[in-house]
Amino acid sequence: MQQLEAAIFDLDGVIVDTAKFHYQAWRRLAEELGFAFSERENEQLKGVSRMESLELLLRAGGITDLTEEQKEDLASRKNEWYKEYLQTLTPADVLPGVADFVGQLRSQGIGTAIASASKNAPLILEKVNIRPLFDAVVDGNSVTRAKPDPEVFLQAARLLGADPACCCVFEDAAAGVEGAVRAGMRVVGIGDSGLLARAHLIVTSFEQLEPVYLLNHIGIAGHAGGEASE
Ligand code: B16
Ligand code: MG
Repeated sequence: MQQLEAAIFDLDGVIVDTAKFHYQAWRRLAEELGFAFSERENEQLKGVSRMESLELLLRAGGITDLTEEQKEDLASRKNEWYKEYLQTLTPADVLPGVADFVGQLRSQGIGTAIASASKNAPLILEKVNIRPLFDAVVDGNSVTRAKPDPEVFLQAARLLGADPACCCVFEDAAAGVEGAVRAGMRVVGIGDSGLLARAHLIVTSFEQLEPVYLLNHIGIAGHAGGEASE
């Protein structure tokens, strides 16, 4: 059996609940454009790039006649609101169980990385003061192809010197789960099982997860080798 070498974490919706701020900002933009945008429709925007998110939002509102310049302008307005909401973040916003879980993996010699589609990842990591828990960060500033492309996960594995087949990804979005599967990695979905069906294991929170449980449920062995025992 392969051994777990690295754990790669999505940021928005996995480490910190910034997904709600993205939704608030997109909903505000939709209201300004004259249509309502539901939380259900917003699910599709999770994990995908800012411009792709805008395209999905405009499609939901039936808006088809904008120039590239107008779209850039709308996306940057949304981003200004989003960054305004991010100012309220503090270390207390790190989701329950995350810091303990990541710390336990590190103490077992497992490499850790962030793999996020967000160009705001550096700001978010600084606001919640969690950067020291990760050996590497790959985000929307360093990738050329957005999730579900596997690029962000493969870059993270490369930085950690890990074989993709020995990496486990933690993701809250269908696009991210798909990207991690395409990268040849094991995937733990965080959240709604209906939306993350391709993940190898689904949990609702890191409070439910311990390294031993993880190893026993994703078909990968512990760093020291052998089967984990619960
Ligand atoms: P930004 P993740 C993703 O982050 C979000 O889930 C997605 O909703 C957002 O559109 C994307 O980042 C880009 O974010 O506008 O801040 O560059 O989940 O991959 O950490
Ligand atoms: Mg996410």
